[in-house]
Amino acid sequence: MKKYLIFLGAIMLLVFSANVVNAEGSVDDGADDVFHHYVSAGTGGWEGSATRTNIDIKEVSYAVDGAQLTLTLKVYGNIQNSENIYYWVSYNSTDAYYWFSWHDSNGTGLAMSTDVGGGLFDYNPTITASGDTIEGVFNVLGDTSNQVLYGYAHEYSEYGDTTKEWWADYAPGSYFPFIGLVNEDGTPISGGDTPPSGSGGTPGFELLTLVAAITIAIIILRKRK
Ligand SMILES: [Ca+2]
Repeated sequence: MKKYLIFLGAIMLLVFSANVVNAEGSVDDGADDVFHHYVSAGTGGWEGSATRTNIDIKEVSYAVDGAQLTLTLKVYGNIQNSENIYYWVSYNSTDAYYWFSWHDSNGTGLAMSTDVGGGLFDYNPTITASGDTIEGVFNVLGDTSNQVLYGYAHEYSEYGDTTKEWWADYAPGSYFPFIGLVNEDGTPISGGDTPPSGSGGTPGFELLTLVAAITIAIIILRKRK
């Protein structure tokens, strides 16, 4: 019984400490997979697989390091400071919701706890853009062990006007809001992204931590025999 408790305690301690110290994950996204809303002879429609450098997402990712959480969006090309271009990343964790946007040289973001009795906020994350990357740095609010991560970029010919020509890239592509609907000519709207996997993250961190913790616990247990 004592050995069993030591074994269990070692696992719990290692899993807990490893998850608190750091974790990371990402959604990779292909090139030339941008959705394009075209307007031709008075009718509109969507095509997938368009090329639109600078809003074509390459990767969205998160990294937790102690009390700091960093969200990142990378594009093929360079981040644009344009009134017609809008970038967004959202990350839901077990206890909180984090997001940032980048539009016309301005970064905005918020983290807000969602667990019962929460009420924790980070109103002032640091949002910066350089080269192909936008980075948002937040205070960690509570448990970050479960993640739903996605990002998008929109480019409009007239900001916010979705009846005109515009472009959108989503990572994972399954978040594109019009997927599965049909164009005016009846063709289904489908994207250039690979079919949605559903998970969209880099798997395995928790599993690897658990395997490492169990291995160490077994070593401790054997040494005590
Ligand atoms: Ca892309």
